[in-house]
Amino acid sequence: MYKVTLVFYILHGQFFVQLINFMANQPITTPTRWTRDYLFDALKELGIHHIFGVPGTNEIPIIDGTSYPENGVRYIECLHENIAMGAAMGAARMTGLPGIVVVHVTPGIAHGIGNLFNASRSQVPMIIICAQQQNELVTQEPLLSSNLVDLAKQYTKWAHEVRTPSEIKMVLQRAFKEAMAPPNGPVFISIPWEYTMVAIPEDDHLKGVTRISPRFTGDEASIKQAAELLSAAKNPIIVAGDAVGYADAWAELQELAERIGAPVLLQTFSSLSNFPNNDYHWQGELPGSQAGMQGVFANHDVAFMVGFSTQAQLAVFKYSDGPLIPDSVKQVYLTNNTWDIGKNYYGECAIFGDVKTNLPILCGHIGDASTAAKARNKVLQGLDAERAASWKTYLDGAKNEKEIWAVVIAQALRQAIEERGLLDNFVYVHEAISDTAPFQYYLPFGPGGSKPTSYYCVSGGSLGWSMPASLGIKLEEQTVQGIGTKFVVNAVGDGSSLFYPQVWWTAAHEKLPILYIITNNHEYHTLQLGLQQVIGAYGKAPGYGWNPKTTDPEYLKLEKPKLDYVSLAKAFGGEHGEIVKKPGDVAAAIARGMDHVLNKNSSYILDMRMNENTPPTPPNPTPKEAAKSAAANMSAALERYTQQPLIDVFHQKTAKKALKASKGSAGGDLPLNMPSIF
Ligand SMILES: Cc1ncc(C[n+]2csc(CCOP(=O)(O)OP(=O)(O)O)c2C)c(N)n1
Ligand SMILES: [Mg+2]
Repeated sequence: MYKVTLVFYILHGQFFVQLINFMANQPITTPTRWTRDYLFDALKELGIHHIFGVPGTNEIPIIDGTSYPENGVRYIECLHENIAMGAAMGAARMTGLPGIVVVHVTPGIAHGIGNLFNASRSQVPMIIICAQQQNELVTQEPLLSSNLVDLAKQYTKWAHEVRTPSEIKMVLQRAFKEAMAPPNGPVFISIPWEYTMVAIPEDDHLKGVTRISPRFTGDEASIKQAAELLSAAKNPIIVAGDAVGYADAWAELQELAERIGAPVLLQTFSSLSNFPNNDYHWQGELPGSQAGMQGVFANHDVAFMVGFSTQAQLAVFKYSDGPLIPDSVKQVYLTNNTWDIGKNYYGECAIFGDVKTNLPILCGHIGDASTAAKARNKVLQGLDAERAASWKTYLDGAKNEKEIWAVVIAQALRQAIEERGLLDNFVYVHEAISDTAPFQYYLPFGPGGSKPTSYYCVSGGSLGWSMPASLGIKLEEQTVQGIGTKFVVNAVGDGSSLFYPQVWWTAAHEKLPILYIITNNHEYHTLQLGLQQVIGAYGKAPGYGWNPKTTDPEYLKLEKPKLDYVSLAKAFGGEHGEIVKKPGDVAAAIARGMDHVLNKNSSYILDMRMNENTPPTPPNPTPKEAAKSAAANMSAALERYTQQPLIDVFHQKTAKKALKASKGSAGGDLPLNMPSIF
């Protein structure tokens, strides 16, 4: 018995010795790829070079992938998730590829919701990866953890939490495919963090990302029907939305406008420059009030809604005052997205297809401009010349004002861009929200240099989009529409800039030379206008009769203490900038700032002290005093706009008449060019 056991032990002992010897002679098999590397496979295939985020422990295994030079991806450290989201959106706009964001559990995605919402409204392709807590722990409610998909899903095309590491490959290929399928949009993927570290064989790669061509043709019968309606129109109007800009379809839409002789309005808060501002058909953006919208559409018989996505960009609306677009207007739609076709109103005709592909076919069916269309074009040309003259007068007057008006900044910027030959090498990022018209009128957005993506805004209205976006824009050099990003300039309201001044740290850290222009009026001017509009709509309305205690409230001001944006930027590492106080100093300051960012690798901040003009309400006013003060405030707050020429010269007479008729209704008492309130 002993003998048998002894032999057994010897044999076994020898077996283990041999096994250990065998293993020692084998190369150590440390894994070199993990599930997280499927993400880098996708980025490599698409040519995406940046991931934006705020790190947490859970994300480190993913972020670590950016430490491998062969992956060709840099991690851009942002100091708030909404900055990361906004910066990724900027990069996405430039490349046409998904912006990549990696965020940390519940607060990570929660902090990014404002710009995620903007991305969904502006149809920006995004992949948001959120590292969830460990799968086996989630049900026990560990710190930071909650239902992440529920949080993100309403602002995404698809939101999903990975169920097993084995599906990561499939989920990522679907996520990228979907973000880039027309219409583009954000996709949210939550991954329990230990799933990102599962070793995979060296030769196991994501096979690819399915690309769905966005250039698809619509139904021929619908295109013919649209051509008939547009040809027969006595007074057509074109409304151009973001799908035009994204499709880079300026030339195609200019051709149509010429053939049918129609003014072109842009959707309010256009994300891109959706029609060239040097084409005489261009009339700027639709107004942001109910009466204003009605005034624009009032006399048109046919409206061509092309790529029109955000169709009700206003804050005060009453059904009793009638629809934004009167029923008498026949609506013809063309876009790549069924949701936006006939979303709010009945569409007589609907072409579901790509804007750039279908416009030439439509033009082919319409043929050359009719005599009537030519006559309309002539009128539009004449109005364009009148508009140029009145803006010139306005600009000359502004140069002699005591304070800085936006038109002076906009014109100086244009001049500096032209003088330096940067027409195809600049991106203007817009969040100077109560001063939109001068920038849209003066900056050079037209063929022969710039492209729709030379202008950056978003349609959602959640403030804090522009400074973050400037980072992502400047990080990209190669842009999908062929413009360069040598000169990136961001005009931003003082209030809007204060959402994320820590952008200046990332700009300094990444050595990104960007020109920041703070339109500093020491207040939330847009909200002052909003207050006036609310009083106009509800101050005397039966059942409401609401009037504010004061029309000049402290809570809409940013002046006690006054902020110094140059010092603020300095604290974050943005070393250079200046305060500008007089209109006569604007052009030289812009030239200095511009030459700085073109020649150095750091940003420049121009704190432009603009006018604020809301006279104070007397303390403890009687109702009579309050009413008087409200009226004085109203006219003071609106003065800038009453003096400013309209961009929409085509509708100035008809719309003014319609506005007069609708006095007392929502927006009926306001100048047509008053910016949207939100
Ligand atoms: C995230 C977010 N918070 C609040 C608002 C409401 N809001 C709309 S306009 C505005 C004021 C912006 O002020 P500023 O940037 O100084 O521009 P100004 O109107 O003075 O030109 C605010 C706070 C918003 N749109 N988004
Ligand atoms: Mg302001």
